[in-house]
Amino acid sequence: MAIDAARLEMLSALSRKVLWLSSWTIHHANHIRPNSDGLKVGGHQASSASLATIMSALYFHVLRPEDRVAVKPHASPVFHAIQYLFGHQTRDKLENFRGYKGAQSYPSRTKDVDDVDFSTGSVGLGVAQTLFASLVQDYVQAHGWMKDRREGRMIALVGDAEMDEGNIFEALAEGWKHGLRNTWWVVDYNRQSLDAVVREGLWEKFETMFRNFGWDVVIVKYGKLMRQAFAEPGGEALRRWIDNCPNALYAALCFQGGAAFRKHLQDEIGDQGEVTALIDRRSDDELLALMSNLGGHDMESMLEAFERIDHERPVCFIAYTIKGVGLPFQGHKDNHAGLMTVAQMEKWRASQNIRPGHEWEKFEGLSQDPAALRAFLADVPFNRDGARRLSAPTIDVPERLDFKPAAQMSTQQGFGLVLNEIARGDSELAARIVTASPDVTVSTNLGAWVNRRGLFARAEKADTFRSEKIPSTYNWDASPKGQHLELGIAEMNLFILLSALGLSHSINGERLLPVGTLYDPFIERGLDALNYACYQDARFMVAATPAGLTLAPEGGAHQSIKTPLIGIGQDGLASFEPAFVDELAVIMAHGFAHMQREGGEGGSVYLRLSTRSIDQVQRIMTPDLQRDITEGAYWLRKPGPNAEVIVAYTGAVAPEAIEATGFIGESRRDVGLLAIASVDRLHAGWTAARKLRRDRRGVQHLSHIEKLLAPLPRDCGIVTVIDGHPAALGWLGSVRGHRLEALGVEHFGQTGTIDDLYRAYGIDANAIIDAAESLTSGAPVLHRKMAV
Ligand SMILES: Cc1ncc(C[n+]2csc(CCOP(=O)(O)OP(=O)(O)O)c2C)c(N)n1
Ligand SMILES: [Mg+2]
Repeated sequence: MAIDAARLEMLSALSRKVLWLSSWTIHHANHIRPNSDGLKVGGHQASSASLATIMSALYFHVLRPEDRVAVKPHASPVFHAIQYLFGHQTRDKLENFRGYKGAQSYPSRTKDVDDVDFSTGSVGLGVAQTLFASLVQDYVQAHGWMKDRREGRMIALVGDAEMDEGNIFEALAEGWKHGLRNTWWVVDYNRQSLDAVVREGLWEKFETMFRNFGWDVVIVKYGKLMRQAFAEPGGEALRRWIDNCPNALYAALCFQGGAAFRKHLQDEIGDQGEVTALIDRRSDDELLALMSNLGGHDMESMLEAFERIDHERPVCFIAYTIKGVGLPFQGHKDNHAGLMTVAQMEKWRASQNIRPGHEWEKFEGLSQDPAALRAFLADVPFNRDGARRLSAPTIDVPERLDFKPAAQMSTQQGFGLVLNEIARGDSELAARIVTASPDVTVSTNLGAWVNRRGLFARAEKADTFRSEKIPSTYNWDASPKGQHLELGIAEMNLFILLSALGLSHSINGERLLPVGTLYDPFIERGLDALNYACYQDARFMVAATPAGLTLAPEGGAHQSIKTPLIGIGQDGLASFEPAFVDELAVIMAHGFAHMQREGGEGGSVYLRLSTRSIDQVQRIMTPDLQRDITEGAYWLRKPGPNAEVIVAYTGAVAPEAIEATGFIGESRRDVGLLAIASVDRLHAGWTAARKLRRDRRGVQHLSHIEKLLAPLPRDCGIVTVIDGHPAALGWLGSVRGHRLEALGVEHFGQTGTIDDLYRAYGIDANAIIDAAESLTSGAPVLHRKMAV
């Protein structure tokens, strides 16, 4: 489809403006802003220039309001410049690029004001996010929730070195399994990374791989000038030379300029005939312009490539580019942290017809009529629907969730029971929950939920075992109405999928309540993706089970130690480790509501669960107890006024803590037992209260843990116990200055029974008793647990 010449000229002018503004933003941050020394920037200038044309083509012409984009981290200044031209970004924030509260170094959904669709920063994750966002759009579509909204394309602007990140390959395979569509990845093939020039020939491997996975691959190698030159006599020889030129040499020549290109071309293909004439017809500047005219820098070629797509299959565009194009260090292998000097900028400014003091003016230096440019920008299709952030109403969650009680249960089992009860009903909550698991659906107790709600697939697919009438506990029929997304083992994919599902309210205007399950130790496998999901404020619940040593016979490779510290440390994630299923039911109800709260009030939820079946407490769940559980702790046995020691436990070690407290109570006064359902919430409440008291002197607010520990005498000891790293609970001694012994696991696990391992790692009842003795004076505790 031919693009109207006037429009093309407008787009080319705007793309030059975008290159200018993004470069000026970076220059300003480095050379002009007062006290900018600490903000000196590497990585942005060359990397941004690389994408200026491609992003201008997309944002000013190709994108539609329903499309969503993940921008390569270092192209952030280009994104902000485009938004500035649209009027969505302020000069003030651009002047403060990388500064406190300024435009962000890497596009951020939560911190930037200019409508970032997906945050990026840790390379590779934003790319995969678009793939999963597309699957989520399919999910919303299949469930009949798109209403009159159009399907968007999920687009990633990808640095070629990002392709080294393994999570991209994991996502590709998963996308293929789910019939991925409406996804475009535009690779900025500048053949440079941070340190170096990219390995020769790597791209052919990628190309084959994309095609294998059913993607269309569109290579945009030559710009219009090049294609015209190829048509001249001798042009074919020039094309061959370009095709065979090694990446490093091409980059080096782009840096050196037209004369260097001329010398190489003359030496290598000069024929004293047509080819020589072709080269000689051009001045050095013209020759450089020709040789730098790779597809990714040619507006017309990029527009043609994008507009030619007439199908919904995923597409990978490989756009040849030059890192730092148009800037003095273009192509130099060290240019990642390259910055233009003041003198270089002055020269470039003059060449762009930009007057000193007019650098931020939107149309300065362009020959087009400003009114026409303004009208053009006002009419860009991308902005036609106004604000791109959507919202969705809150889904009602009952105060408490039901489950079928049993005398002995594990929290993992309880998790399955609670979901099963939800699945049995026809509430809006049940309709909006969507589960996902990386090949551990059954072993994390999601089976009952899946039996009732079915697997999701865009096309119906019967469970062969069922159609063959082979008895099986599980029904794996898949349909567009299914509510479970079965993933391959890659945990990264789970978290990026949760990230995409957990933004559906904002991206699709339809709220989903995603619940993912995995084995607790493998959180670490997907940790960066989990962090990424939280960073962009996606909302989900993750049930990680089994945790700690409780998966005893599986050995150290399947046991988790430091995940409670991740639970405390991860921002945007409220972590819980209940012992009893009635606590879990309260936490899940709280969690589904927490996932829907606006802004800083809400967040995602992490449940650290266990397969250890323990005796359940029989009790009535009062509103007070419910509140205490969600705030993090309650007294399972209240300490008396003269307490000498208390035991504070979290999670599956409850039986040991209960038993030890009984023994200790025989010879120590007023012993208390503190049940901690969320050390994370307790800690967060404690630090928030201290900050409040510091910030607003005179405020009396006490946190939950301060109130709980307030009645303890000053010399009362605290023994903490967790099936995880002891540091998770060790801070409790600082709350009111009590001496404390922290029991937990610090070393890789062994195979064995839970009893064996709890004894070996010092978190059994006797270890708790020993710790209590060490904190108190008086005769030894009379009785201990007998060895079995
Ligand atoms: C997970 C991760 N590792 C390392 C980095 C640091 N880093 C930022 S950009 C970059 C290389 C980028 O190369 P490429 O993707 O080709 O982009 P270009 O700069 O060429 O545009 C690296 C290693 C990062 N941001 N994220
Ligand atoms: Mg690169």
